[in-house]
Amino acid sequence: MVLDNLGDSLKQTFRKIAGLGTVDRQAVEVIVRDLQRSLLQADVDVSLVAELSSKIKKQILESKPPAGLTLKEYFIKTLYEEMVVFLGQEKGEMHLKPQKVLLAGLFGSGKTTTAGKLGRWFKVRGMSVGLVACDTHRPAAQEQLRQIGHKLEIPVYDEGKNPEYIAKNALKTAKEDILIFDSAGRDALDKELAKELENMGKVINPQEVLLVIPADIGQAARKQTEEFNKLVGITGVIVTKLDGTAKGGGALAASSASRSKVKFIGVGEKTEDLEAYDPQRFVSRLIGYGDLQGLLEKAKEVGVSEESAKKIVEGKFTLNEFMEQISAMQKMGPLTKIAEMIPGVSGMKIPKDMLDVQQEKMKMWKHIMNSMTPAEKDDPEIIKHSRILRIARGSGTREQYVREILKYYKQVQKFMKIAKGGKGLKRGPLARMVRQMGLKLDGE
Ligand SMILES: Nc1nc2c(ncn2[C@@H]2O[C@H](COP(=O)(O)OP(=O)(O)O)[C@@H](O)[C@H]2O)c(=O)[nH]1
Ligand SMILES: [Mg+2]
Repeated sequence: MVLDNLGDSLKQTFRKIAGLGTVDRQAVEVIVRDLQRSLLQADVDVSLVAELSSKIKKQILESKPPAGLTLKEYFIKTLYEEMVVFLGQEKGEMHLKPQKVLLAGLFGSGKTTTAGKLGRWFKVRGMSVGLVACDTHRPAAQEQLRQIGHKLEIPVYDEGKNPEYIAKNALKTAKEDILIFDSAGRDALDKELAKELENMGKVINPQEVLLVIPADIGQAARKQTEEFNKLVGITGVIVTKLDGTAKGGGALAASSASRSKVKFIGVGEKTEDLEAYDPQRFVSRLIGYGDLQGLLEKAKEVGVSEESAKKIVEGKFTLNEFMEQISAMQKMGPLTKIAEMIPGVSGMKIPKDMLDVQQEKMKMWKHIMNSMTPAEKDDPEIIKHSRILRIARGSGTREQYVREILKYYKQVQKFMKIAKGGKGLKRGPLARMVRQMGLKLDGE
């Protein structure tokens, strides 16, 4: 999952504030120290942490809460808002209009993978896309992009001997709305790479030059972003590999300190593992308040209706809809990733195998479901021993599988109930903050 460690400790910090008896200087010091520790562990630059700490302390201790807010609520709100500023302030927009996008970055940062992800991102939003394979530096690079394009059913342009010619040829022949140019990396931003990118920039004249940076370089992201910006000029950053590092917080804070907008984050190796970056929503998810908007967007991407997605979030599980919902969820990605977007659930640990049902099993379960009466599907509670026998026989399966499905259904339902009644989610200062952030709580 993305920024697990930082998320866990931030959640604790927010809970701690909610549990404070009084908000006095000492309490503020303690909380801010907690925050510092969490951020330093995420490889955030020391001076940035110090700056953030004094800003928060100053605001809480030297100003009065706005009307209608208690000091505690004000503390939570301030912390949340400052974290948002810290991690990028506002979202880096990517417009859905015809444009040329050039990806730049060092070896192994994730450019080629990201070219595919970005291509998919535009494609599922209704744009036609072409990929341009301008990495002639590494022998296998073009083939890598061709394979990615093939899988996504996106054309890949690769005619020509050097990056500039390939780009020129693509510009001549391609008819797609969006052209994404993959480029070669180097070990460091040396003269050769700078020259190559500069030349490509001249030939392509791209609307977007996006620097691809792997999150595992942590706070070093700042220097790298500033260097690329100075030498080749970038319009934004894509931070990749946020799924596999404890240093992601450092990388995000560093990129935002460089004043370049982070436009996307890479959260896995698959082509769908790319998210438009919105610090507000990101922080909300990090501290355990989910990201309903992100969830609904994801649902739309894979063709799940908003209505169906909402039912999932609300945990409205009759056995009747159960199968449908599970397959909808599966289309949207691993449950662990979805869960962190659901308010209330996002702060919880999820049983690891929950909802990771194999396709084979799903098929069998469907047979079993077909042997149930409507009444049974509406209210699985009534399915006791004799009914279990009948259903097993009717579906040509075994009792144990019927019991399995019932047990499983109960487990999920119970989980959703706990999640919905999540501690402090509906009442108290945290709930009020969630509302202020414009997020709706379950059942509202
Ligand atoms: N876990 C994870 N791996 C990624 C991500 N983005 C890229 N990778 C992996 O990083 C490696 C290098 O990626 P590649 O696109 O070839 O980098 P390039 O040299 O910059 O083109 C590959 O193994 C990718 O699968 C990401 O967001 N998460
Ligand atoms: Mg590459």
